[in-house]
Amino acid sequence: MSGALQRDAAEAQRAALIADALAGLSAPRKTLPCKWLYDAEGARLFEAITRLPEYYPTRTETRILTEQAGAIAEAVGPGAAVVEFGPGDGAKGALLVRGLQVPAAYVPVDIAPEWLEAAAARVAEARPGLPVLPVVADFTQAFALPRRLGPAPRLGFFPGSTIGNFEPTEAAAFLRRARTTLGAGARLLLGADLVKEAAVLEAAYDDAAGVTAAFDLNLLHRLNREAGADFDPAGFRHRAVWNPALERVEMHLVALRPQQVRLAGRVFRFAEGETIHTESSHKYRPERLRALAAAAGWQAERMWTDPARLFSVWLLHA
Ligand code: AVI
Repeated sequence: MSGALQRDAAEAQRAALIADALAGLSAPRKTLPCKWLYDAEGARLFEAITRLPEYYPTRTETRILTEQAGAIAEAVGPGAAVVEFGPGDGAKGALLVRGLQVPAAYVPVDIAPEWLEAAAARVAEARPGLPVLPVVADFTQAFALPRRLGPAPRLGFFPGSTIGNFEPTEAAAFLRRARTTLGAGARLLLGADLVKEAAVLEAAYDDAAGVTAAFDLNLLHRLNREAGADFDPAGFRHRAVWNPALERVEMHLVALRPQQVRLAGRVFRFAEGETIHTESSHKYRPERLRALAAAAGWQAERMWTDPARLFSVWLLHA
């Protein structure tokens, strides 16, 4: 991207952050969309979270993908074009394509070109000679696959239980759109975290070393840096709570004292104990995931899990 285009993209992003912050902080229950957790510092902290002892999802899913690589390859068959939604550093994409029988191509899709480069390089190294065709797009919206893919059968890949960060209606909309994007006869390999005891879930989202707390509080630093807000991050603390009715872990920033914050010419008041809801991480019982997929036009073909049934990896077909 040229310097001018980069500046335009950064300005558009800043305007969107301010618009979301104004809307979210004006709501009766204050909230901010979790996508804003991931600036460069947030991405670095999230990477550190994935290595924490309490945060089981990444290592459990990686273990399932590793141990079931043969079964996954057999179920998918040869010649699949892998389309990964939000590939991160490409580690899981590399693991998947290494195990598949002669994949046709790897298509990482992300709004951030710098992530795509890292993922593309990692997968190219894992499977030399495999065509890698990155697509810069917001995968929560409709986008087109590269024409060069030709008629190869599509295998969508959406690991990490990122589906859990969507509200259930958004998750269904994502699955429906993915079905349209991938086309007739497609498959989708989907990672979904399972419901389990509250203590395990709450520890995973509020670790002893305080990395998740720093990840959550970084949102206030980001609003100060990019939106000109004047949050005192020391006036808030991180809280993770299991909501059993909605089967989700919620992250909140709790005001430690009454305070007011300025942002874009507006003043927002906080009572002591009032929270900003910064993320939901929905956990799916297998029957609920199956129903969600079916409502979006996908049938469950296989489900793999780990011996402790912490996490699930699904192969769906359109
Ligand atoms: C990216 N996503 C799947 C993570 C999750 O588990 O919901 C984000 C996260 N938030 C706190 N810890 C991890």
